[in-house]
Amino acid sequence: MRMHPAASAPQRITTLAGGIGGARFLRGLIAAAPEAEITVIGNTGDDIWIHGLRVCPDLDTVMYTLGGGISEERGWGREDETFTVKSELADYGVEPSWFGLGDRDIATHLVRTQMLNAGYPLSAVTEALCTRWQPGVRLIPMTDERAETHVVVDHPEGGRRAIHFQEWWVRYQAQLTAHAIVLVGADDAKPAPGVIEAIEGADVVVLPPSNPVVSIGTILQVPGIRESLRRTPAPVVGVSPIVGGRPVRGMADACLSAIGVDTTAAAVAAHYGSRRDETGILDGWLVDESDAGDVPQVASLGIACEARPLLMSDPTTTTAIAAAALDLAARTAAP
Ligand code: FO1
Repeated sequence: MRMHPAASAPQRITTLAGGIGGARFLRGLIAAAPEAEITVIGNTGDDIWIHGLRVCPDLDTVMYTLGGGISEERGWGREDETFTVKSELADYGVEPSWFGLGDRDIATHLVRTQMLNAGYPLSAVTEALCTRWQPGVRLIPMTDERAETHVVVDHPEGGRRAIHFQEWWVRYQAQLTAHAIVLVGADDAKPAPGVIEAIEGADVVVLPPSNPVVSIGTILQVPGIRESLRRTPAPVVGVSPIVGGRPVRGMADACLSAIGVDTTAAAVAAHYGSRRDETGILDGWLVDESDAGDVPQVASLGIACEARPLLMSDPTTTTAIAAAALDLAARTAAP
């Protein structure tokens, strides 16, 4: 049943986004709803102090991708990048050498670090950086407080140890078995200014196919955000990051197994939960055609579920996926 186009053309869309997959999806969302005001609540659990600079990978990936400055082949950092500073630091034997800062990217971290040191909250810093990049969305960090994802692993030097997410992800390529993934500082974190209003004032809330554990899952750990998603009058629709039983990119499977969730489209939907149950946040869930067998199981949870192609192979396809998510949202909201 096709809604009247105007009816399913939401004005205010809010999304919770992580890094590379989320940013690519957002390009399609903007194309699918060019008139809408889109607010992106960005994951900051990946953030890290490196060589005295504050690096915010997921915020920068969204800002660069939507602002036209992203390195397409890496999915992070700047295009036309050089790594002269990185190699100079290596020649000094400075650690960590496993996390590469590009020369252009360093300018972003210098501006951010300078503003943070001057006392500006991360949300104000992000707004200032976006003045240059004009991403076409309002980008808000999930919190202005420091809250970093750490991973409890069997450490190569023996014993179990918590290491920063970036060390697990970049240095060890998530090859060390993760026994727990912890957002250090979560209890003291508050939603950044505008986050709750963006969720509760939205016409639609969309969860992109970002990592359900270390991206969207991290945002949900900021006290108040999950409750706000359960309270909002807007329909909440997600796009499965698992296609054909495998993550499309990244290491979502290593993260899901760390929290005891199967790597299937249905298991992730169940993990987010239905808004009809005690803690869930979903009204709708899109799965790939290859996971159409999961639809009845998801529907049985009280989550409207549809199967369609979900591989973001090109901008037109990504726009169609985003439009399908908005369409499903309009139908779950309509009485
Ligand atoms: N990923 C890597 O695999 N190697 C790197 O050296 C690296 C550096 C880096 C610098 C800035 C930045 O914003 C991202 C960077 N990333 C790097 C990617 C980063 O680990 C991921 O983008 C996220 O943290 C996961 O979404």
